[in-house]
Amino acid sequence: MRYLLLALPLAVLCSCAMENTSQSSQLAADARLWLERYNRNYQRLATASAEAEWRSQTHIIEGDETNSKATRAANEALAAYTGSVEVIEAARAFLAHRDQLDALEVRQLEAVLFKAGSGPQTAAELVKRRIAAEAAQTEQLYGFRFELDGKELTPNEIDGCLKSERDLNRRLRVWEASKDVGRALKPGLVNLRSLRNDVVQQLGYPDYFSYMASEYGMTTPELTEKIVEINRELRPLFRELHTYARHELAKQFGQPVPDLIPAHWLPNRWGQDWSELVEVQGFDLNAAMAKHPPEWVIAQAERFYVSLGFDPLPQSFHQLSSLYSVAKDAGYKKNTHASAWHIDLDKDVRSLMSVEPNQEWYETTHHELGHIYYYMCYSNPSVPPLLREGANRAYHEAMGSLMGLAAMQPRFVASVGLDTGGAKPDAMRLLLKEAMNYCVFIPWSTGTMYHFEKELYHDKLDPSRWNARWWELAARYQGIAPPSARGEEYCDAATKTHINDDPAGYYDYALSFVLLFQLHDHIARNILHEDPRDTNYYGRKEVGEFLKSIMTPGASADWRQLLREKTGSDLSAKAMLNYFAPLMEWLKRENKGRTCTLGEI
Ligand code: X8Z
Ligand code: ZN
Repeated sequence: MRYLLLALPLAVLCSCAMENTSQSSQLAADARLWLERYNRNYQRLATASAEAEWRSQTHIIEGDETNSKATRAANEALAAYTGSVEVIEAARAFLAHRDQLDALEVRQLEAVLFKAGSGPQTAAELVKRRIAAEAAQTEQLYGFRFELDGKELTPNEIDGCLKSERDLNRRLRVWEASKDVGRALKPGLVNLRSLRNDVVQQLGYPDYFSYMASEYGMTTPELTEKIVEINRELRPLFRELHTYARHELAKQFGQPVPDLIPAHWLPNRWGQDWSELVEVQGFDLNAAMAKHPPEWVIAQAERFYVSLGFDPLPQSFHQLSSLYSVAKDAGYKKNTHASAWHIDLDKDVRSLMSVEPNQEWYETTHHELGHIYYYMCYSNPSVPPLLREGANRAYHEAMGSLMGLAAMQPRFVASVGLDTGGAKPDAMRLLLKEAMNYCVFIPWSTGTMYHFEKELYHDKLDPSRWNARWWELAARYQGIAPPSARGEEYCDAATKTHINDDPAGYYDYALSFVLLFQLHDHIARNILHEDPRDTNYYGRKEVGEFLKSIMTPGASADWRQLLREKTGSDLSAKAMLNYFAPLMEWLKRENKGRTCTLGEI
């Protein structure tokens, strides 16, 4: 208590006499000073944590604990500060007088409390256990050696096989190999589910899922309603896509048409992106990419951003990033899932990727640079380090995905000199290919992933049901089935990296896709005056100005208000549905006489 009193500013203690204006301006001054100090400490400790995490995730050496020890220590130090009783009490005390503070201060104090939620020192031991369990899980996940017939397979090799292999038996074996990691991760995930829930309960959040939802200003039921609504809106289109894909795949593999698509028939480990099923004559981006080295893919994405008026990436980005795969015999492994890092919450921005010259990495590179340019935009003196984040998490995901969509449209592709085979691609085939990516992603993200993570954390799903439930959800929402029965010794959900290291927030991507179509629609119609399905953003500085105006305020803006201001609408799947409307008609004709095996939701 003494410690607490000493730490609290004077004006907060004298709140009884708060009518007095000089006291209220004293409170505002105290809050300002306190926040300045918090921002300084937070930036310093978050930088040390990110540096250590970076080292841990780019150099995973089996049996070597040096990196993981340093990471645990840095993360404990960060939590010891952000979750300290002093910080929680002071933020609450200031917020009790929020009417005397300005909006930016209130927003920062709310962010302080949110960050405290993941490391409250009232349960310091629990927090330490969570930090240690997370470090161990990440190491297991990315240190895992995938094998086929005793030979190592990299995730890029697995993905390559699922995209192009025609032999069903080999596909099956590679798919099964890709799921092996889940078994190893299950015990850690059982432990982490409890630790994550227990930690956030300290500050009154019901569970970890609700904690994450609260960052959007929503409760779990409110979020569920929005997510289910998006899934429902896309359902008629997805049912047509599913019917079409069942028939195409059966033809391709010379098999009877299945009701549920066997998971190993699909060109993605989780069935989240089916775009590789569709070939577009005269528009082969994979072939076009293959003519270039991987460095070209990154340089091209950077050129696109620069053409819109963004700065070139800083030298340090190129020097410090880890952009290409590590050789199998390098003696260490790295995180193989793409990510972007804001190391010092200022100018030190880096990306971790395993870029290869193909369509998927071309898109992913644009996605990651979207995060990087977002970091660069809001690292300015008007945005305190605490608010150097997206307007919400979905905005952060949307920017680069939007650029990825724009960078795959034919006039753009032609204008940057990519040689895709010459002929003008068929517009409907192209739309079909895009739908197999953007629309197919919705039942995966708002269905399988959303409900699994919600049930895991919020509904405390028993571990004896995890794998059965995972496949029930995949059947209902995505219309896919495992190639053979998968008992509870497997944990197929845990093969998805986010389930382990980015928990209870996968719906960010679903919301980001909805948002990106709203932004794209606005840019195409109102800035470029072009058809949204046929744009060329390249070199259009007005587009860059628009995007910068969204990214520069970071989390100091209210995300709902920002969307209304920038596009004139609330979050809605309408723009996405409009984009694909012509395809719906086409699919109905193609599917005439076929039975749809997917129910309503
Ligand atoms: O994880 C990612 C990014 C990193 S933030 C590459 N994405 C999701 C995924 O791969 O599952 C991008 C879209 C969906
Ligand atoms: Zn991302």
